[in-house]
Amino acid sequence: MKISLIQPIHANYKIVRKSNGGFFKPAQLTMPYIAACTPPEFDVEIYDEIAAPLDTDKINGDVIGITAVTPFINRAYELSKIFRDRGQTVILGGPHVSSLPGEAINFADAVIIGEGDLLWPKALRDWKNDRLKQIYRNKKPLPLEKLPRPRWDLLDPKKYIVPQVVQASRGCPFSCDFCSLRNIYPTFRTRPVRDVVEEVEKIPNRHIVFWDDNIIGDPQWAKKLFIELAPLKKRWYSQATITMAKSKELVRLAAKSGLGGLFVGLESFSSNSLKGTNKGFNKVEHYKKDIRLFRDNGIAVISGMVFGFDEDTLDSFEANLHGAIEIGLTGVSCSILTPYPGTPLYKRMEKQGRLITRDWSKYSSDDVVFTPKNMTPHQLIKGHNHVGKQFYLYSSMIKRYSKNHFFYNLNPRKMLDNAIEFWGLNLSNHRYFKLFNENTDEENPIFISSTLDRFSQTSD
Ligand code: B12
Ligand code: SF4
Repeated sequence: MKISLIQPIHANYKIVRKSNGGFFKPAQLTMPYIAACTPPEFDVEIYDEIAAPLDTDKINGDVIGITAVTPFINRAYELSKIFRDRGQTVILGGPHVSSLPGEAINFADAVIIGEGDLLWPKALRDWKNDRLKQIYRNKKPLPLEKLPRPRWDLLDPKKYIVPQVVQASRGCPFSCDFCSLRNIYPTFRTRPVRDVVEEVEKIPNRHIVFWDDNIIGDPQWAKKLFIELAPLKKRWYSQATITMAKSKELVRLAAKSGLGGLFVGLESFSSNSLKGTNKGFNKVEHYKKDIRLFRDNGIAVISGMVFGFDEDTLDSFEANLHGAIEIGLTGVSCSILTPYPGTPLYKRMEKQGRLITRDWSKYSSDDVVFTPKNMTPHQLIKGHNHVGKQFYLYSSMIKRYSKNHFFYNLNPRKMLDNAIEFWGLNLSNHRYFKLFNENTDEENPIFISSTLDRFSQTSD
């Protein structure tokens, strides 16, 4: 009995692949982890469409498991139809399915809601015994002791810049208005520190990504983790809230344990815009000193920047751009506010009749899928593009690089790491936004995806 696990791709990601030559392509954890949860009586294989095109004719599992975030779900449904028409059983899981199981079940034989660790083996055994149910759901949050090790042997390490990643905690103690996390992980939980460290120890590569949503969600646990990680001499990256900067000790321990770069969701430089996000812990007035603390410890900060909040106006684009350059961020990831299904934001937009489309492929954070308050959708897209392009201009790169205190400890290895990461990230994004803006039709209406499709066709 054979299982084929699939991570599908969205059209936008083909563009990213082309423009940055795969600079930021860490391995995805979901399917190696689900493979590890597969009972031993099944053979299992993984297809990652982000890394290589799929040949559906060759995918011959008796059961096909597919994961998808919202913008990839159309592709997941398309694949599901191909396999089901051939008589293969399809089980869907992941963030979109967990948010809208009632929709997903129309395209699959079964759906897994939330964490699949125990539900997946149960569903497979039910299938084997001819009693597969349509919906599988956990009764309570899972304990994270003794998780199986992801099956990295099923991915080709050459295809990824960081071939093995780790998840040390699940969920986040916060609950932001636009975040989908609660649909997957009902509570914040941490793994035993020793267990995480043993997993990291076995990873042969020096570079590690922790795919946690907020690695300092429990600061005391995080301190223990950083202390135990330090002797391994790894260089690692993760995501955290800016609340980490409240503790100098935490930042210092993180730096000592090898933290090279952190993705932090500052989202906006306007306190007013942040008002409706339930993200009161982001204090705009502290950003400058907080980022300085990270920089002084040799930690690069890449921030999420979101455009389209109800309080945003046309002036917000310049204000955010200026703020991001002034505090010397290493990178920004620009997104257009997107009401993902199941979030409080989605419910509000739906109630206010402001959703423009439910074509999930547009829910990529590059498109406008709702009616903004103080600008047109077209202005929102243009503003978002403008910030991306300006932030990654050479002049901005030089200004931001010069603000970085990467020479803080005169450690040549760390200095080189910082320089390679800074210029690699910035030059690939420079290229992306340049190509993207060149291919944007200013007369084009709402959806950026049309631009991307056009770009995709012309740049082959
Ligand atoms: C790492 C990460 C990324 C990475 C890599 C993505 C990847 N595919 O691995 C990058 C940075 C590229 C990324 C990009 C995006 N991401 Co992302 N990302 C994450 C993050 C932080 C961790 C994912 C992860 O590896 N988890 C660890 C694995 C083990 O957990 P898991 O995937 O949730 O799987 C468990 C269950 O969901 C379930 N399960 C999942 N799939 C399946 C399938 C089957 C068959 C079964 C049985 C079970 C099952 O079982 C697993 C074990 O319990 C999540 C948040 C989160 N914690 O999940 C956001 C998250 C998935 N991302 C999100 C979004 C929106 C995006 C983007 C669209 C954002 C953007 N602006 O571009 C893009 C999409 C592109 C992409 N490639 O996926 C949202 C998804 C929301 C939604 N409704 O779809 C999340 C939930 C973040 C959030 N806070 O809302 N992301
Ligand atoms: S801090 Fe980040 S991960 Fe946590 S709820 Fe907010 S957006 Fe989601």
